[in-house]
Amino acid sequence: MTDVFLAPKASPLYVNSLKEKGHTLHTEVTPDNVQKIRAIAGGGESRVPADVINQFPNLEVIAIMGVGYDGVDVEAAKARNVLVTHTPDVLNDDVADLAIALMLNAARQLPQSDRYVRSGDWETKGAMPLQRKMSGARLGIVGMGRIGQAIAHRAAAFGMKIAYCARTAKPQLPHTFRASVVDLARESDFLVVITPGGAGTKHMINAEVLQALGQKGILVNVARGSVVDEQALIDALEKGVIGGAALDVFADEPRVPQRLRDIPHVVLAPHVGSATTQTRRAMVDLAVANLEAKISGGKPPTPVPECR
Ligand code: 8YV
Repeated sequence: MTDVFLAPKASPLYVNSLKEKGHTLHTEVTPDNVQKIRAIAGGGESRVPADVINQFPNLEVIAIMGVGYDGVDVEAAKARNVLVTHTPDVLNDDVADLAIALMLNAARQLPQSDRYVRSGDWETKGAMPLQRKMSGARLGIVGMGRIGQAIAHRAAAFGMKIAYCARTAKPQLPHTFRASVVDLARESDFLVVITPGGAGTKHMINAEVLQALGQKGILVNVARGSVVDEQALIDALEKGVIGGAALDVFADEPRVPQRLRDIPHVVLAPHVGSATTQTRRAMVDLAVANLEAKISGGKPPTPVPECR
């Protein structure tokens, strides 16, 4: 059984599973446990910086329950020969489902419709203003990895015209490649962000991209809050530079700026992309399998690409 250090924001489901398997869990570093700890467990939003990694002389693995690992200093881990693992693929369906749900919610105004009925406005004010059609519209996907492709697959069933932006073109896909996010935004009715977080994508969606998306455009973010310049987004929404937004992720979760919460044509979700019972179970099982395989000298199923 392994001594495991829990990074902040490790999911309770993951923590319970490690406990059930008999591992010893630590939330504080003491002179007593610092030598014993061989693994760090965390979630997609956990921060595991170099100073945390370097304090454990016998650390072997950082097992993240999440596909994103932008909070982990992978270079610092590699320098110490510590393996970093994550949980790709098992959440593709859920995150893609949520992206489509957010697009439909933003276009068809479902939260607003629900409020309209509950408040009695329907009786007093009559029919709601007309909504936007999603089927057949132009979709731009920022990040065409596994989840981006799952979104495209679903959007194709809605007859959407699909283009994407990624580090490199994927000629095997039947969709239009754009090297520039501004160009992609200019040609999109819906712009869906599903790129990894971290320094490389910070504020990729800025004022210029929002300007290009235009007053009818809808921004959907199911990636990381850091990818979107949140202040620029709030300004763009308040001034009508873009038509609307649907967001599952934010710059400083779980804090969401009051200005954003006050905008009626925005749909907000509390980072629930992968939050179904089925998927979270699969993520926990994969994270535990990675941790245990590394400790027992086996082959962890899903190391992060930098550690393969
Ligand atoms: C979870 C996520 O919020 O997979 C990710 O990168 O952001 C989410 O699925 C989180 O990782 C659960 O621990």
